[in-house]
Amino acid sequence: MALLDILEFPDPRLRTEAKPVAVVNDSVRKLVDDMLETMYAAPGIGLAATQVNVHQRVLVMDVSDTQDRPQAFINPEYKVLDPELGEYDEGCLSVPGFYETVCRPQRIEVSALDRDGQAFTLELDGLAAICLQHEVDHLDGKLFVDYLSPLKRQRIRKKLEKDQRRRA
Ligand code: QAP
Ligand code: CO
Repeated sequence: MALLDILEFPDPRLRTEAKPVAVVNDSVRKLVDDMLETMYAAPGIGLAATQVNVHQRVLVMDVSDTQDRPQAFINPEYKVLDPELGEYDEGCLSVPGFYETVCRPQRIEVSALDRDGQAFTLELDGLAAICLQHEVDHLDGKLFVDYLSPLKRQRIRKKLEKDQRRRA
């Protein structure tokens, strides 16, 4: 297993649209395992391949309280079951230190392939539904800051650019 580097906003590579996985082979399984290790080490509750500069439709999450329920979604597709929006203070490993309220549908049905290439369908609600949508956004090159006002987004961008310059 290996820890992967996480891209940070406003890195333009976070805007890449990820391509579907053609076959779930050992290299995809290694990516899933490395992403889980990277997510747990952060620590985080969700990570999309885009964030580690791999532009394939793979995401991992674990929204359990005990951080012992790893889930992998390959080529995820979801439909909204309940259009009612709920608000949640979202964060992102690619936007460290910032949490802002985002509104999203509360209940979804997701279909994907698992780590063994088996298709499955799940109904998700609560944090799991929010997190899944946040991670699928990454695969489409979208970030939670895109839902904020331009002023808030600009403030976050300036602060992170400054941090990144300081570290470089
Ligand atoms: C996405 O985000 C998410 O700023 C996953 O300094 C988050 O795991 C979806 C993290 C909330 C829905 C609700 C963020 C860690 C982790 C930070 C994460 C930080 C350290 C974020
Ligand atoms: Co994120």
